[in-house]
Parts: sequence; structure tokens; C-alpha cells
Amino acid sequence: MPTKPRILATHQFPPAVMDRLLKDYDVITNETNEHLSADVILERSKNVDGIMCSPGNAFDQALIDALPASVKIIATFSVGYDHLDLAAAAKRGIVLGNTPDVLTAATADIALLCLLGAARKAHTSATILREGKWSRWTANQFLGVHVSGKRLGILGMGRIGQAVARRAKGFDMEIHYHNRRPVSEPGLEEAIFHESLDDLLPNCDFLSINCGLSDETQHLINDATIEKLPDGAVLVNTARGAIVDDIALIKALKSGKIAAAGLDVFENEPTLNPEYLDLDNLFVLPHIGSATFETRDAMGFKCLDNLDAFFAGNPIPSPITL
Ligand code: 8YV
Repeated sequence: MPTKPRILATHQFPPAVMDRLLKDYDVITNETNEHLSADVILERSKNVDGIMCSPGNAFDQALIDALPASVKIIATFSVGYDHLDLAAAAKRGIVLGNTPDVLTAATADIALLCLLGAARKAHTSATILREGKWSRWTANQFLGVHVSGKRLGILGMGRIGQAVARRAKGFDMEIHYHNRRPVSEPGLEEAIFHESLDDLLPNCDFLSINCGLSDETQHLINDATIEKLPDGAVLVNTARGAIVDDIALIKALKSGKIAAAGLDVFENEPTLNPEYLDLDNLFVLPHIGSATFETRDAMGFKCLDNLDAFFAGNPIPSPITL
């Protein structure tokens, strides 16, 4: 029997994914599921043929340069790949794969949860209830921002942005978006394209961030861009925390320039800026965009499909390219 390729799994993945991984590969597992530092990854990568990782592990240039020559593929358990240095991997001839499509629906669902949660004060009202502090119904309590009929601006009209738009149409929202190019997808014919972010921002009663993180998008939402939003806009981020300058957002939430924010991601995860905790106009979640049983299994199987194709000598189904 030919020897199985050796894979370093930086995390414990869902049980069905681990079963398939362990059946088909010789796996170095992370039994305790603790965060692996770059040094530990290097130490465990000796004689490894491939690595299965997640955005928790930054494969920057230093780490990729130091990987043993045996490592030929890195399959990330994510659609986002800002944690991987593409140029460094290309220079080493390391193939990179990700998991697009399968998490589109789950992430778009969470974007709507964040949008509604922020607009309708879900966090504050539920907390007061749970703390036993809700004494009676009154007409002026827990009033939020009306959603139906409002303008939703989407920054990044890729798969997830489009899925957010489709869902928001169910709430009778008017869709505006900024993207590299206009999209012509069924059901989105009426969505209004804006060539620049500056054009989009004044049209956003709600702004949903759905673009990837790159040098161009880091802190794209900052003091200056927030200023261009209508007063009392609602901000939703389910993409990557670093696209928003947290200091600027906190300032805008305090002043009321931004009425409320719904975040599934934030800078420096998992450490939430403590100033956020004093704000009752924040609805925040711990990066659960793709966290359904079905989605996480499908993401794992996509990673394995990438590995299987690679070790069979075929092009991988979901390559990440420069
Ligand atoms: C994942 C994500 O849950 O896929 C991505 O890029 O941000 C999330 O949906 C997370 O990365 C864990 O792998």
C-alpha cells in the first residue's frame, strides 16, 4: 500500500472532517486544540507534505520561508485568505486552497442577524430581560432603527455580498453597492452600483462590509469614511475586523454618528476593545459567520477535496491565486 501523505492539522476540525482526514492521511493532530505559534507549526512541520490550517494561524512570509521543502500545499479552512502570504507561497511553489461557496449562506444569515440585532437593540433589550431588570412594557423603551424600506449599502459584492443583498430584499431594502465592477446576477437587477466608496457612503442608511481584507481595505472604514455616512447609519461587519478602524467606530458609536453597529468580526480577535463593552448600541458576536454544523462540515470537506486532488496529481478545485 502506498504511504499516505503526511498532513499537519493546526486545529481539531469537525468530527466528520477529522474522520475523513485521519482515514486518508497520516495526520499530525492538535489534540488539545490550543493555538499553535509559528515556532510550534515549524517544529511539527518536519517531513510534512501539506498543512490544513485556519485564519487563526498567520502564514506570513517569515513562516512560509522557513517551512521545510516537503510542504507542498496549505489548505485553509476558510474562504478568507488574508492570513496567507500569497507571494511567499508562490515563490516556494506551495499550492494554496480555500473553501469558497459553502459558507456564503451561513455568513449572509449572520450579516442579517447583525443588521437586525444592531438596529433593533437585541443585545440591550435581551440583557435587561435576562438580568431581571425589565419591569414593564412602555411605549418609548428599546426603540431602534426601522429597517424595512431603508437603503442598504454593500461594500464588496462578491458571493457573500450578493447573498446579503438577496436576503435584504426580503426586508424591502433598497440595495446599493460598491465593487470593483458591476454585477449582473439574477434577482439583483435593481441593485445600484457606485463606482467609488465615496459615492456609496452617503446612500447607506445601513452599511454591510462584505469585502476581503487586503492592504487596500485595511481601515477603509475610518474617521473620514464614517463622516460620509448619513447621520444615524447602522454599520454591519461580517468580513474581517481590520477593515474597520475600531477606534473610529467606537468614537462614532459614542457620538451617535453611527446609531448602532452589528459586528461578527473586530480588530485583534479574540480580544474585544474594552471600550466596546460600555456601548449599548453594539451587537457583537464572536466570529460565528460560518458556524453551523452543515457549513463547517462542508468547509472541511472542501479542504479535503483540495488535498485529495493535489495528492492525486490533479488541479485543486478551490485554488487561491495571486
Ligand atoms: C471561518 C471566515 O469560520 O471563512 C472565513 O474566512 O472568516 C469564517 O467563516 C473562520 O475563518 C474559521 O475558519
